[in-house]
Amino acid sequence: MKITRWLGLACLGTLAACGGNSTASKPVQTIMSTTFTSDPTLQDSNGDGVLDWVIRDRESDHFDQDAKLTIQNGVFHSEGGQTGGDCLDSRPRMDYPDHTELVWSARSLANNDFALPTVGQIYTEWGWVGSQTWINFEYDVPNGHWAAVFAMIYRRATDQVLFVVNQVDDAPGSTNLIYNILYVQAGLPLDDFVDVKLHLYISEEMVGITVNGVDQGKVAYQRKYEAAPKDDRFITIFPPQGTSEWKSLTVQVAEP
Ligand SMILES: [Ca+2]
Ligand SMILES: [Ca+2]
Repeated sequence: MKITRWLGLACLGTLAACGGNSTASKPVQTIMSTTFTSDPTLQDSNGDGVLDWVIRDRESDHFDQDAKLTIQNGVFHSEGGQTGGDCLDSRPRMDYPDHTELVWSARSLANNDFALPTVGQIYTEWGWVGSQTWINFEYDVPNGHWAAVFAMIYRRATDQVLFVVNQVDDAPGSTNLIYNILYVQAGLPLDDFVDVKLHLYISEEMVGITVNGVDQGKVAYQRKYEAAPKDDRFITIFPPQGTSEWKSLTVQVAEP
């Protein structure tokens, strides 16, 4: 009895540790964990011998060679301007397992106006503004068939907006790509970093969304076909337009 009471008191002080002990939950597997306090193209956070990020199409370059990519005040500052930033792609290419979680913290500092999307809205053109964090998964490389889900965070006059998008084909048998809005959340604090988690429920073809620690439920995604096979099994972050910052990004696998 004494021991039980002592444990109970201990739990008040260390809720996280207590939860782990009492529910016997397995710790997550961390695939990669980037803190953007230094050039991420020079980081090997998981010690696999592969640098964790590359600048697209310039894989031997680093931030020193790229005017749009800087570390400012301990975060990754990316200038997209009016025509688009430089993509950072994660390495190595890999198949993300079921229950992979993409966890990141980002904000938009500036962008052009963008009308609030609505869930189910279809966009036929590429026209996003703000901070884009994208993952390709459930991949069939030879057949050019996979899932592409991304989140945008953009800035309005008095808030930030987060929305989640699924890039899909416009019809069965087509490889014309369109964009289906899966989730929208306005009213996020204007200047704060937004903490986002996407949980891939691959066996259910669903994505779970958590924003600033609040579980927002699951939404269904579809896989797309592309006209030619290519191996884009990675995560991409960049501002398609405007100025964005990322504080951290972790790829982990949660228990089922
Ligand atoms: Ca690595
Ligand atoms: Ca630079």
